[in-house]
Amino acid sequence: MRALLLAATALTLGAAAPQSVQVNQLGFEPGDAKLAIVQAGGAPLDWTLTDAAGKVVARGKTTAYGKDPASGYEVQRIDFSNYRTPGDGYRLSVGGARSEPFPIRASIYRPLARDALAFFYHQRAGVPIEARFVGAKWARPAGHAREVAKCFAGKDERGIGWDGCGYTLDVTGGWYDAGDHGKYVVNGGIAVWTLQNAYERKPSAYADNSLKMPEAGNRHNDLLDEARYEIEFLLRMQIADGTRARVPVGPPKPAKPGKPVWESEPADFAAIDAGGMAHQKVADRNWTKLPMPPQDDPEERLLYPPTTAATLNLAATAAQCARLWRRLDDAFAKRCLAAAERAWAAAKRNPQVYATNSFTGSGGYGDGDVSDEFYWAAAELFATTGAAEYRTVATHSRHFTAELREPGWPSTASLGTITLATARTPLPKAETDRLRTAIVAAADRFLADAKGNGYGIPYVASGYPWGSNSNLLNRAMLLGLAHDLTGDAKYRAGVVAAIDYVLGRNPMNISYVSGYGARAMQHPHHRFWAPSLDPKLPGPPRGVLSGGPNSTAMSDDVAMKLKGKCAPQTCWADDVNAYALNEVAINWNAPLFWVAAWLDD
Ligand code: 9MR
Repeated sequence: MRALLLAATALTLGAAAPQSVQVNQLGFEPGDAKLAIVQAGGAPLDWTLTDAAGKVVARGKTTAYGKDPASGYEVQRIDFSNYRTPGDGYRLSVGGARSEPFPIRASIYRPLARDALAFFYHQRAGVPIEARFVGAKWARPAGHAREVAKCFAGKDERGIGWDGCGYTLDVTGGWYDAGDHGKYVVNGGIAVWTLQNAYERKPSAYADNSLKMPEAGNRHNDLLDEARYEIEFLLRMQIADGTRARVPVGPPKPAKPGKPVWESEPADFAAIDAGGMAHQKVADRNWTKLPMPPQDDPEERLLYPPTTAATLNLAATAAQCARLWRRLDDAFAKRCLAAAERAWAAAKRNPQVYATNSFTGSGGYGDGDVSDEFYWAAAELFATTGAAEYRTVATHSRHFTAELREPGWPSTASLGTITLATARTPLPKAETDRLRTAIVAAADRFLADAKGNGYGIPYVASGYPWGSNSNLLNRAMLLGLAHDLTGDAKYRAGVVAAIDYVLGRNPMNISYVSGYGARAMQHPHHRFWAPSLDPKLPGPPRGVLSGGPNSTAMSDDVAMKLKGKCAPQTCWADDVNAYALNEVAINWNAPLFWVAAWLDD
């Protein structure tokens, strides 16, 4: 029902009277850019800003933008940046349409940053989630408390046969990926990198005892502690030296006649020395139904074959770990570095072992191009060790000189560049400056993109991908770094535009972050936060990001009904079954945290 209601409004083009006014529902810091959007065509309209008592405190005229393919509406913009008086319950009105209420206040992003980070504690596997940290409503027993898994053996869903392995690994811990209970090295990599990078950017934030978590009081930074929870898991996913495995080696072959391209045939199997590689994931043998609190998961848990991409995710993030924990916990830093170097050697030995995306029960995270992962891992290892080998690989990679795009789980080059541009390395200053310029150039392109869409966000795409909110927030991260490097206010305005969209300045008039805004997402695709399926279960805690509109892979039942009927920014529904539209994930909450923490800084 919800989905249908949303669909019905999605394609109303060129309405004469303004339909609604959309604004960041969390509100604004006094000095920031303040933009709102009106869905209306025609000539500029009068707008008013009223305070909580209904008194008009500012007024002006909108700027017409015209037809906006991204939202499917004709839109006009309200710029009220000059109004800076703190207060609660402000509303914008245009004609008969009115925005949701919002405050103007200093430090408005602080709670958001903390809650976005707490998401990772909520997603922990292997330990109970305790009421004293999260409140009774969200407490639960440990999921997969002792996870000792063997390897998948036999035929996968496409009939490919796998040998299995002669060992089990204790892979207890880490974060559940998303609404499912898979733990994926590939996606864990970018998520933990983003947290570690936030720490590296500002090590004084989130000092010990500032967050509610089991490690508070252990004398280590709480943000670094949360990241370590995942790193410890990634380390456990590494294969012992001297282990042989039979895996497909080489690029996949074309799909068999009549099969879609994504069902390409794996390369021929060969025996490899898999020592030092990382398993792609540990996950359920079959998809579990919803709801499913993790402690009730009845499925067998299995390790899935090692891949070059997973191995390089481990190499990169463990190298970053080694750099950050040096002098804080030298033994752990050494353990991270040894794992990173072992992973690096294993990836070099086995540079073309790709995931086959052919197992049911979990996501694929298959990536057919690992040149960016090689660059990223080399960059992190070089930044940590200064060693010539890593420097050579990083600086000879095409990614070293390429244009930056927003990072994502299959495209990690920017992560390497960010590290080389901002960490202290032996690179000559001219090179570091060139990389910094590349970050600023990317930010400039994103700002130019904001001119090309009605809602003024630093993102354009003809189709919105799965998890589009994270593409936007990863761009916001690069905009934030451009501001760090230049001090130019336009980059902060770009970051604000991105968070504005996520928090309500969008054609759905929704805040995609639970608990933040008058109309916030409430029904994520999640196996525990699923009160619409079982009233005894809690809704999402505050600070959880929906993946957001997806107009390109509308694979779930809810999305299928919207297909062909929604403009990209409106292909979304607040529905627990909409896994392609409304799931939550560690690699999406990570940039939400990074950006909120940056805005608060
Ligand atoms: O974020 C992933 C997206 O880029 C892919 O297109 C999609 C389909 O393969 O999978 C997404 O990742 C999901 C993962 O496979 C399993 N856990 C939930 C993730 C978020 O939906």
